[in-house]
Amino acid sequence: MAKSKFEYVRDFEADDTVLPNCWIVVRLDGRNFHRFSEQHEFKKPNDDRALHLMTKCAQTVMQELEDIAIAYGQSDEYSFIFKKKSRWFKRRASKFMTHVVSQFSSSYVFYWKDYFKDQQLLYPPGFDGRIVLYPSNQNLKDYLSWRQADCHINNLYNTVFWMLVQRGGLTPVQAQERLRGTLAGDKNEILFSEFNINYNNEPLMYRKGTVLIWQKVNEVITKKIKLPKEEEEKEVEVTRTKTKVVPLHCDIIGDQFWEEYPEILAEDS
Ligand code: DGT
Ligand code: MG
Ligand code: MG
Ligand code: MG
Ligand code: MG
Repeated sequence: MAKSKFEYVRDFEADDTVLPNCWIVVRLDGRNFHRFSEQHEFKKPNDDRALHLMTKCAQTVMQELEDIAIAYGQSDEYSFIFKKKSRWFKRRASKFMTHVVSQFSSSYVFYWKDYFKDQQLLYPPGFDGRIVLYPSNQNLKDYLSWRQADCHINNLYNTVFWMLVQRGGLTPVQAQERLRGTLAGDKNEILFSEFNINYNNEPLMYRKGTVLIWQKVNEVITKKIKLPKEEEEKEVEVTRTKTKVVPLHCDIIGDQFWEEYPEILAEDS
């Protein structure tokens, strides 16, 4: 069939195919969550409901979309790592980014009520997205280390800051003054000597963020089967191996994690 005279407009579409053989990272981040967290009365500095909802959305993204090897989240952000060899949507950047962000955003609204039972969603949240390519495994590990180090630095600061305000009776401005120029050791010391808190005993999810990986898990289900010679159906237990998205709150900066889960970076990825 002849093409319409309008067809030429297609040629204006930019080619955004990303380089082959690179890890494709899509990172999303909540839009103005400073305001969103205030309006929805998130607990300071960490709200379990908000963090668990973020992780539920990220699990949905991994299950619904193709080729995601691992994801990492903290605060109002999540990073999704697509396999090097992925051919999903012919590696078009806009497809990866928009599918991740829209699936995540709709999940955030859809699952809100399961996590925020007594808190209504007051307005529609939004998320931004960006895409970054990493050619080597070391680059990718360094990217993830960067995000986890960011989680640690922010969480240590926020933990001391809110202690000084909530239990120490300082105003936010005074707490900020008090912390100006302090190093990690100083912050640990304030927590320990003034509030009897050992930072290392704070929940791992707050200190390390959340890593999502695929794991094989055995599920025992009961199945009804009908044997050819028997009249009645019989119930039997069968074990099925399923691949599930599992959350971990562990260090991913050191080598131990990557040695424990070598399949994440495996060459066929
Ligand atoms: P953006 O990303 O440039 O649109 O602006 P924001 O405001 O989202 O800034 P960002 O992403 O740098 O910082 C995340 C904000 O979200 C920060 O104000 C703290 C807030 N937030 C994230 N998780 C929690 C939480 O668990 N509890 C509380 N209270 N706030 C949180
Ligand atoms: Mg944000
Ligand atoms: Mg920002
Ligand atoms: Mg953020
Ligand atoms: Mg379509």
